[in-house]
Parts: sequence; C-alpha cells; structure tokens
Amino acid sequence: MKLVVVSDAHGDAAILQTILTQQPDADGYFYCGDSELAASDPLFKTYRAVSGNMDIDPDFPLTVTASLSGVRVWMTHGHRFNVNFTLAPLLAAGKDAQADIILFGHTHQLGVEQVEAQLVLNPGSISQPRGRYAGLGGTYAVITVTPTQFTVQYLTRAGQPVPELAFHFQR
Ligand SMILES: [Mn+2]
Repeated sequence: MKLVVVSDAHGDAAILQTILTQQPDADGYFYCGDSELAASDPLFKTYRAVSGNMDIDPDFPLTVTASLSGVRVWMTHGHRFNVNFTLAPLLAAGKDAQADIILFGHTHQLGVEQVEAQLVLNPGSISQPRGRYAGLGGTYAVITVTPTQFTVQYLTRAGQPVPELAFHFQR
C-alpha cells in the first residue's frame, strides 16, 4: 500500500499536478495544507486535503481521517496543534483518532519518526522548504506500508528519491 504525502505548496498548483504524473500508482494522495487553492480545485478530487493557516476557503476540513487497506491515516496542517514548538498535542490528537500514520505540515521542515506504534511524518514544503534540507528545493514523501514495515522515501520536485532520506520502521 503506497501513500503520497505533499504539503505547503503555497499556490504552486503545477507541482501538485506534476507529482500525480510522477506517482500515478499510489493508493492515496494526502495534502497537508497551505495550498492557497480553492477546495473545489480538481486536484482535490485526487488529494485528500486539510486547511492550513494560509488557506481562506472554509470548505477545507481541519483534520482528515482515512482508512486505506486497514491502515488508519490522520492528517492535519499543524498550526492548531502548535507544531512549531512541540509535537505533544499533535501526537495526542492522532492517538485519540487511533491513527497508524499521523501526517502534518506547517513547519516546512521534513521529518519522520515512530512514536510508540505510530508513524509521524512531515513531508516538508514542496515549494518553500526550510531547515537542514532546504537546499533540496522542496520535497514530498512516499510511504509504503506492508504488514510488518513502514518504508518512507523523500523525493525532490523532479521526482528523484533522496538516498539519505530513506527510512524503514517496524510496525
Ligand atoms: Mn505553510
């Protein structure tokens, strides 16, 4: 089971379309907020999306919960959970949602870790990256879920896997 996760495009609709052509075979596409697009944009027929602090369309939800092949995914942008300071409220809300995978954005800094059994992932910003990996020019993530493993690969805007940003976690 394969998931594509993108965040913080800030108006860059073209890259969201490009990623769909780079990753045509995913089981789910998740967009973690700050698109600055309308919720009615056709992109969101494919991407599940949440509202970011820069989104003005009230039709985006604050959180999304989805079950794909028995894997429960919970997503939010993160600004309402103070993710610039601590992940604790985000983790608590994801736990309440009984998530296997927690997705968020907002910080524009990629990161992935496993907390208890949950995979917690920020794909980084696809258009305005910050932090240690900002030099990559923007990233998104592909998560592959098997019965025993989460595999995470970060990719550049060109769809190139970043070798040092490949991770494996036991489920
Ligand atoms: Mn943002």
